[in-house]
Amino acid sequence: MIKVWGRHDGSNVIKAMWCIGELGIEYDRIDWGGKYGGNDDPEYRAKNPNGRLPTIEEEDGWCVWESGAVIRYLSAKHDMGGLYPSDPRDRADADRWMDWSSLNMAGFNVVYLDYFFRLSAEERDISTVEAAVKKATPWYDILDKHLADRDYVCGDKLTIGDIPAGALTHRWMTWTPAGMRPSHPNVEAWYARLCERPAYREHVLDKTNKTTF
Ligand SMILES: N[C@@H](CCC(=O)N[C@@H](CS)C(=O)NCC(=O)O)C(=O)O
Repeated sequence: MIKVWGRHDGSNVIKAMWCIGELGIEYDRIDWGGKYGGNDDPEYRAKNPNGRLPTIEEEDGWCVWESGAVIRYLSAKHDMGGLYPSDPRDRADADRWMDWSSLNMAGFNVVYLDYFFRLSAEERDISTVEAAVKKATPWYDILDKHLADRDYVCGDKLTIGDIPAGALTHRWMTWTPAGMRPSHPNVEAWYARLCERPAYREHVLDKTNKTTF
């Protein structure tokens, strides 16, 4: 059974856990990082020199870190041709959306956490959130247009191309203050579709609770 090192509510851990849930593989997740600490533990650093989360450890001790690499490794190992497309062009399509969303959509999540939820009410400045929403909106405009004629990012079924964007979009939908989030009907329909998936419900919806940060 694989070991997953990482606290349940880290956005990058959530991505890996959603992938694991979709693949239906057994795992043993160890709460690590955040309030659990352990990031600088020498044994942990030997597994992941960054001290960050998640880290996946196979039974023979082999480890992989970086959530994107984790998702690609596990889906290639357990669902080649499904979650991980096997045709080179289909795979490139999934890869580009995966990288695109990790690079462009993570920004608002960092602002929501570090400049809002993790601060006391007196320290909070709503204008930082407004600026983050403004910055993220053009990316959601692109995703919305792309989803106009497909159920999932790469077509009619879920692939790794949906994972980072889908995990972050739950926070976009539920953490963006009321009235601040622009309307994106196709993104909203895709999010509703994701919310019907048991693995998304278990690892993204139920585990993204801002009160635990
Ligand atoms: N690019 C890395 C980022 C890893 C990362 O920064 N993870 C966060 C949690 S989402 C972390 O380790 N934070 C320190 C902590 O929680 O202790 C990845 O995608 O895996």
